[in-house]
Amino acid sequence: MTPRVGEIRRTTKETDLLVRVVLDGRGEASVKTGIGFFDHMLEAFARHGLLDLTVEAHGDLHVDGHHTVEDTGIALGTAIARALGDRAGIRRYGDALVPLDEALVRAVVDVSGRPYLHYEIDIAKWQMLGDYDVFLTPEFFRAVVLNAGLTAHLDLVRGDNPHHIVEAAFKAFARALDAATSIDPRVAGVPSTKGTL
Ligand SMILES: [Mn+2]
Repeated sequence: MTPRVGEIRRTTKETDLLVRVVLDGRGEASVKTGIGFFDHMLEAFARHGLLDLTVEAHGDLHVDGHHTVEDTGIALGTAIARALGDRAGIRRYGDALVPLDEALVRAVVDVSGRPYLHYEIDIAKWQMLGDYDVFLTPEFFRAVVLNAGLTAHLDLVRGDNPHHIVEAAFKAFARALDAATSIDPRVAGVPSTKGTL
């Protein structure tokens, strides 16, 4: 099987981005966004989703992290869509429950072609994690889901520590996405009775 690769360069007045995804990878990441905690999350996403990920982001961090995080999500979603191509042969559905100490997050992904995000991860205590604003997390996932053409449900089952909760969310989404995008040799063509995803 030829590796499924998607790449995008995206430049606006706010960010300049290169994102490359190899879906059938080994979890190797080369990530530089200028936001340490966000790099940590993207590296965890690659490792636990077993995809190879390159991210080079130069954003307007003198404003704040918002444009960089959201635009990285847009580019990552676009790269995933490109890597998926016509979506033939995939399992389509995937889910994962991932704990990190007291935090437990559930992710369910449908590679549906119908972009929708249900996000119910309420972090009671707002805080910055280094230069990363925890409230940017739904902005990132919304951007990925809309641009990749996924349906995703992310729910916090329980948790307290914002670092743990956000990290469990990235890992759960990674595992669910890996399962949903993996190839099942029994699947003939596109897994939809409609004939297209
Ligand atoms: Mn961590």
